[in-house]
Amino acid sequence: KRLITVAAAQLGPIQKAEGRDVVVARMVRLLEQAHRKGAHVVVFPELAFTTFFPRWYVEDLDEADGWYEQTLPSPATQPLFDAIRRYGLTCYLGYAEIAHEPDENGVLRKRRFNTSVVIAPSGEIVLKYRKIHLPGHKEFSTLRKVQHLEKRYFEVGNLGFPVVRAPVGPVDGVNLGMLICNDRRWPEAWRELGLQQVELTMLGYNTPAVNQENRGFEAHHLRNFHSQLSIQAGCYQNATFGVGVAKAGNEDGFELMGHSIIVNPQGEIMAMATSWDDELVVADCNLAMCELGRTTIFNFAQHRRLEAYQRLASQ
Ligand code: CDT
Repeated sequence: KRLITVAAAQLGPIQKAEGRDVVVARMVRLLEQAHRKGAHVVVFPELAFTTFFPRWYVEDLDEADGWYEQTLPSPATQPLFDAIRRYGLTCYLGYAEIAHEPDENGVLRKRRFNTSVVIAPSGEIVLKYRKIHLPGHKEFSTLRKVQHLEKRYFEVGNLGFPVVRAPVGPVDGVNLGMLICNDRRWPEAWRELGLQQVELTMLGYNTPAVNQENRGFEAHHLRNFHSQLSIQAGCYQNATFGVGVAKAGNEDGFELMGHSIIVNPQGEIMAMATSWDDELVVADCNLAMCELGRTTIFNFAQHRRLEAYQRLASQ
């Protein structure tokens, strides 16, 4: 039997003035809880170590380096890796990455990405993803009450949508894939993973509870509806389990949505967080469930019609 226990480790708010040590200690407590509840894999939010800093404008990006990780682990984040090893967990972790690497012209540069990794029970990083769908804007907007400067702080990810087959708990090989926040709203992102037979899609998010650009058409309760609609559809249409995990609550006066969920390949919600704080929810996932969609209605080899999809890759 291919059975794994999956945990969504929702984080409550992290204030701008709070240091990594406080957050890392909270995350270690969630890993302890996950271990006690028999979880094999734990999913943390996007940009898990800091406040959602793209709401704060800085003129010179070098002044924002404190919000990024230059190495992983670092002395400040090592306790998290120690706990992962201690409890034998697989872990999804979102963070802001500074990488010194060549750009598309081969010039070595300091580059910034909104990144997630899969950490194996050994503490080794076995997969890295850099967010592709960056929402928001690049320059300070006088029209908004709160900024969403992801296009300023990050470059578009350059690693595609990778999937790795890795051991999880008692199961030898599970196909693991990652998305980050806004990616969940894009069917192309899910399909990229589905085409690699992903079985567990992990994603973290920081989603403001109010859409600054709603123009009177997006009532506040639809924020969560759209998030869950996207995750449930992505899971069903690609025959994968999914875990969507929030950083939730009030950060320096600005609210982030909660409602972290674990979803099965039928698109049903199996477990959901009910607070806006640190909270762990778990679900037992029978990976055999992925087979149904994959071999029937969503048997891609049999039923997809590439010849009719020309626009998808060309515009
Ligand atoms: N972090 C992130 O990607 N948040 C976006 C908010 C979009 S509003 C500019 C999301 O899609 O949830």
